[in-house]
Amino acid sequence: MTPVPAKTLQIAEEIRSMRTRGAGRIACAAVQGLMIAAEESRASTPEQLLEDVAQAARALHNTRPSAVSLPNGLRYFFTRLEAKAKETTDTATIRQHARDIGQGFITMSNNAVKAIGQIGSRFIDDGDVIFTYCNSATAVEILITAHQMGKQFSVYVPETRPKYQGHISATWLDDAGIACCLITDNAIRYLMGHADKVFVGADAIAANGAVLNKIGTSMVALAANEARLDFFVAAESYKFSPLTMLGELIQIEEREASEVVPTDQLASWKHVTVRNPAFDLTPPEYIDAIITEQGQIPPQGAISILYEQYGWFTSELALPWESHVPASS
Ligand code: RI2
Repeated sequence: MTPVPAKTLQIAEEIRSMRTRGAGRIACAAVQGLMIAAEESRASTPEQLLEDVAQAARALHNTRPSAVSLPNGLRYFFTRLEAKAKETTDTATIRQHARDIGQGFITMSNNAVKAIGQIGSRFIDDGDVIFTYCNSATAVEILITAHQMGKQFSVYVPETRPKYQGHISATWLDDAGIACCLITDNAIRYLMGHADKVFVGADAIAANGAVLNKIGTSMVALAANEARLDFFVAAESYKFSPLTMLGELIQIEEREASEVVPTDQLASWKHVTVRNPAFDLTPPEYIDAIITEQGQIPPQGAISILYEQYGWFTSELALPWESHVPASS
């Protein structure tokens, strides 16, 4: 078996450490990791080549446990390559399929963000004061598209502790020439009363329409609900979680304490522990619409997006690369 290529392991490490972050960017990077594994595989049979790719998928999979886009991207690539590998014994042909499938996913993902930008921008009116949260390329695309259409609006951007991804959103909006105001997370409820609508992204969407996004999103949704604002979620359809059709819960990633407090300070305390959950779930009752590349749906429509993509999902489809573990390992 060819070892997992160094470049693929580096992609996995960049995802784990959040140097690569954002659910869509994570999925595309992971698919690139599989493309590299297929390209560099020295396998002489389709089965060996699939095992090399499966091994890379295992290295990439558990880097970020909550972002469903990651296993969904891997599944997209793996199931299609598996089908193509049944059609030929020529590994060069399968490698070409791997390039096409991977590029197909990345193009599909980029096009979905652009389509969501177009669809979502229709919800923005002149004079709007908008809230976003964390850093979602998909939600920001809506704002940039509306701005390019000539709409006049401004945006509140909470910092998003502990990793301050709000600063990235502020930079993107600034680069696009959109007026935005950076605020502390503590100011969200106070300033929500001065806003009109909210656009956030998603790391995962459950079959019941609940949205998993950066920790704090559910508090933004609560404040928006109290202030009677519309709360929109921007998400490509590959961020919907098929496993939730089987009743599985989406795992909430807990990250290192050092993101919250310096390690030496924590060590100096005798009775203090830190918890650092990276995500929370916003229940469907707090969401007005989920904007996908196919159009906007009420959160209760999540199940139909899942059914369209996966049919009635079965557990065999869960992690298809797992069935390629060699007998000896
Ligand atoms: P796009 C991010 O997660 C944020 O929670 C953001 O809302 C979500 O991914 C979706 O981002 P993290 O990787 O795919 O920062 O829309 O933990 O860019």
